[in-house]
Amino acid sequence: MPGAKGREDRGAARTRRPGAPPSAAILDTAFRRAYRATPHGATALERKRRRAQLKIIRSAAVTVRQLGLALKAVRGTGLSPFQESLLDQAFGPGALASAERRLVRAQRRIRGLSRDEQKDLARTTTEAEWAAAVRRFYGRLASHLREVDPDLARLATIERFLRERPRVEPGLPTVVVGGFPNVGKSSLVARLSSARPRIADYPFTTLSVAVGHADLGFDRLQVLDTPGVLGRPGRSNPAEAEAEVALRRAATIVLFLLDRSEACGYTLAEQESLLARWKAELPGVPFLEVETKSDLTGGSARRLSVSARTGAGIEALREEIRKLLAGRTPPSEPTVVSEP
Ligand SMILES: Nc1nc2c(ncn2[C@@H]2O[C@H](COP(=O)(O)OP(=O)(O)OP(=O)(O)O)[C@@H](O)[C@H]2O)c(=O)[nH]1
Ligand SMILES: [Mg+2]
Repeated sequence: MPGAKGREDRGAARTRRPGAPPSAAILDTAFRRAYRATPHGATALERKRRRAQLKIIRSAAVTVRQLGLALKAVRGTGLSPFQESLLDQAFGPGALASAERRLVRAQRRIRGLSRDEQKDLARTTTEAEWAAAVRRFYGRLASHLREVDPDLARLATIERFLRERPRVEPGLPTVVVGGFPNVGKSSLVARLSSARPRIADYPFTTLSVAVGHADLGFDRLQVLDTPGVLGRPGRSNPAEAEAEVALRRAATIVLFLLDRSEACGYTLAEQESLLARWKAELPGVPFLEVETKSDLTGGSARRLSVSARTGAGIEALREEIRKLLAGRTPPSEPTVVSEP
C-alpha cells in the first residue's frame, strides 16, 4: 500500500498531537500498521500464529524506520562546521551526537527484541500464548521508545533551530557584520545584500544570524547579519553567543560597525573595547572598521563612515570589501559529516 507507507514516511514524530510525547505518534503508527497485517496460511490456526508474528515484525520495523527518519531530519545531507558550532553553543557540546547515539542504540535494541520474541513465538503452540507474546512485545517496544522521548524531542528542537537559520555555504567568502546592538548592522546588511532583516530602534532586534548575498563583481559574497554583542565576557545571552559563533566560524572578514553618534544607546568607548577584544581574539581575520549613521555625525576623520539612511559611503565600503577579499579564501572548507 504505497499511500499508507507514504503517509507514514513523512515521519510520525512530526504529525504528533500537541502535548503528546513523540513516542506516542510513533507507537500509533507502528501499531496501526501492525494491525493491518494480512497473514497467509493453510489453516485458521496457522494464520493466527502468522498474524502474531507479523504484528511483532511490522511494529518493530515501523518503529526502527521512524527513528531513522527522526535522525535523518536533522543531519540530512550533512551539517557544516558553522552549523555544528551553532548547535554546540545553543544546546551544549555534543548534545546532538549523544541524542543520535541513544536513538541508534534504541533501534538496535528494538531489532534484537523483535528477533528474540519471534524465536519465543516459534516455540509456543496456543493462541493464548501468541496473544501474550504480542502484548509482551508491545509493552517492551513502548518502554524502549519512551526512554528516548527526551532525545526525540531534542532532535525536533534542533531541527527547528536549524530550519530557522540560514544555510551559510562554507565555500563562499563571507563578511560577518558585527558590533554593539542598535548600531545599524541590519540596516547596512540590507543596503549591501539581498537580505531584508528587521530594523528597529531598540537593541536586540536581531536575535539570530541571517544571511544575504551580494554581487561585488567576482565571487558571490555572503553577508551575515548578527545579533548585537555587549561584550560582557561570561555573561552573554544566547543571541550574543550566536553572533560570536558566526564571527569565529564563518568570517572571511569582519565588518565591525561603530555608532559614534551613540544614538544606539551605548558609548563609543564601550564599542571600541569590544572591537579591541575581538581583534585580539581573532588575529587571523581581517577587520574592517566602519562608523555608521554618518548623517548624524557628519562623518569621521579616523575611519570609513557610511549612512545606511542616505547611502553615503556605501560604494566606498563595497570597494574596501572587494580589496580585502581579493586573495583571501573562506575560513573553512566544507566537511563531509558521516551518518551516525
Ligand atoms: N540616522 C540614521 N539611523 C540609522 C542608520 N542606520 C540605522 N539607523 C537606525 O538605527 C536603529 C537601529 O538599526 P538596526 O539596523 O536595526 O541596528 P542593529 O545594529 O541591527 O540592531 P540590533 O539588531 O538590535 O543589534 C534603527 O532605528 C535604524 O533606523 C543611519 O545610517 N542613520
Ligand atoms: Mg539587527
